[in-house]
Amino acid sequence: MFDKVLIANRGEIAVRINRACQELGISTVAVHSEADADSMHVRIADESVCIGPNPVNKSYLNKHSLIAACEITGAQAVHPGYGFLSENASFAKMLDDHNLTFIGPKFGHIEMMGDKIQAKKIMEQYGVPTVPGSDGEIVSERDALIISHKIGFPVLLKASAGGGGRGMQVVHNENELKKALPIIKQEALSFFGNDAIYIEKFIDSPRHIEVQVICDNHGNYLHLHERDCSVQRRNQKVIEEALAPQIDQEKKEKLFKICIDAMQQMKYLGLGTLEFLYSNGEFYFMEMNTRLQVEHPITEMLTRVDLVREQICVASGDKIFTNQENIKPLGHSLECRINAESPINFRPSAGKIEMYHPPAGNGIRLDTFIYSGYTVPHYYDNLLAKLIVTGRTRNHAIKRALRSLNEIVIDGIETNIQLHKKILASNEFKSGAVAINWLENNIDSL
Ligand code: MV4
Repeated sequence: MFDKVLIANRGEIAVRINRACQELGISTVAVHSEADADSMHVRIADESVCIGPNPVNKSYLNKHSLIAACEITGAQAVHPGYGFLSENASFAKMLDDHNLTFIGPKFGHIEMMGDKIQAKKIMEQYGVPTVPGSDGEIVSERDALIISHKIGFPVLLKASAGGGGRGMQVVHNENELKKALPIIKQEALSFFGNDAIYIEKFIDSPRHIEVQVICDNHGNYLHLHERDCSVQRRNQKVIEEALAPQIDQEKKEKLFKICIDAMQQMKYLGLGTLEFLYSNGEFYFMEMNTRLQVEHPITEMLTRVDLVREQICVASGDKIFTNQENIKPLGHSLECRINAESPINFRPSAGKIEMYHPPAGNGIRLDTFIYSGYTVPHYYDNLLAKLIVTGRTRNHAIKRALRSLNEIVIDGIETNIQLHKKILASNEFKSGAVAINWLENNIDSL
């Protein structure tokens, strides 16, 4: 096991990772920008290093500063958290070249899954169900038209280097396709430096279901069931839950087996999430995330497995402490992402938190980094806190979440707490199984 780990992140996830490290007896190094000198993750770490000015490309994305910080402090491994450098294969490779451990998968796997065309091809080979579409990259307009007519409009143009909803466009007919193709190619090139495009049948009003896996290098390939992340707005998840309501358990188990088989065939290591669209009783693979995810705590609450602890253990070469038979989901868990944002126009809001009081009690977890008197900087993402609740049933979890949202106090800045209350109290959400477009279509009438 490592003696010292550098946490290359900020906010609630840096706090979360710091906790797992200290519980493992690992001493921690926080890194921070100038604006983050007073941030919680700096205060609770054993040591800290200022890695640069406020813009992320000068600080949290600065690979050379991070490696220098490892050398100065003697950290042996880097935990990237989510976002920032967490899926940056060249950073993982750089650490390897400096004899430092990247707490994540092998860089070859990060690279492979970052290329969405390649990821889809590989998963197809391993027997994972995918959306009907082009066989890899679209190389001509003629090609695109033939495939679109074969699978039927509407189709979705996707950038191979995109992901998370960036670099996509729905087209409904031949004319739209001809117009959109060069535009989306140009956008892909300027956003991602790669103009490869592929085509898929557009799946209308699906749900977003993802499967959590963890693998070690002792032959253990385990799944930790699924999460339903369908409640989202503009590709930002708002509420996640586990397990996914109203999906046949047999169908889920079949999918888990396919996911695990795929991980075994590719000799994957570490935490991973396979994202699926779910529509008319079928699962379709979209992407694989090769990082710890924001919503990992709902899986932790449900299974009582500390995912970050296990992630660090498997990265250091240890075995996963448990086996598949002993991973048993219990009850139901929900996460509400509490953002600093205007309830009117949803724009991020920064400023001083005059007063903060957390909710507590049975079945409640609050992952956050805020405190009374903390000033939220405008440079970084606007996630303030994650309220995670577990209950015996889905209904119970919803009641607990509502109760907690009534207890929490965050004064001085705007938040989306009221939005969460409205969602949780709505009949559609309570009845379960809403689609990915539900929130956007209903947000004004909630
Ligand atoms: C799709 C789709 C419909 N049909 N692919 C969005 C993020 C990226 N992972 C892929 N995404 C989608 N791919 C086909 N063939 C709809 C989406 C999508 C979406 C998926 C999950 C959660 C939220 C979403 C919001 C908009 C679009």
